[in-house]
Amino acid sequence: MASEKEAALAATPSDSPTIFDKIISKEIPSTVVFEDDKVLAFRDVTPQGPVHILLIPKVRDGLTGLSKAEERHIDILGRLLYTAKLVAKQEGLDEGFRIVINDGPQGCQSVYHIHVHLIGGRQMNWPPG
Ligand code: DGP
Repeated sequence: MASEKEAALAATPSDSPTIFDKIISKEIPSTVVFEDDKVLAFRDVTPQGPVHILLIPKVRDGLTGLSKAEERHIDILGRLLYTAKLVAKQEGLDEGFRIVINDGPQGCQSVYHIHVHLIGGRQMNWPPG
């Protein structure tokens, strides 16, 4: 399996449907940990810690990545972060956690449907790689 970096460099930034559409429609199974009308949160298939969850908007609305954000996205961006906090609590991450949004090839983004990584359950390092 390609590394996350290789996957990111091979990915083409675009508006095309992504694998996350199939996860939203449940065509591809995932382990969902939270769902409401706007946000889906599910476990990452290549976890970088004991807890690694992706939070995505159910409707992408042009938000392929954070660099494409416009004013109309402010509500969903806030909701993604607030939901990450709720899910962190639900997962018992009382000692802390990390939130990551990769953007573009250099940011190591491989799926062009904005997503928030919630990673926890181990001591993090800084700076990130
Ligand atoms: P990023 O590199 O920031 O674009 O992160 C994309 C993440 O998506 C990466 O950590 C692996 C995860 N991922 C890719 N395909 C699938 C999948 O089919 N199921 C799940 N659960 N996660 C996936």
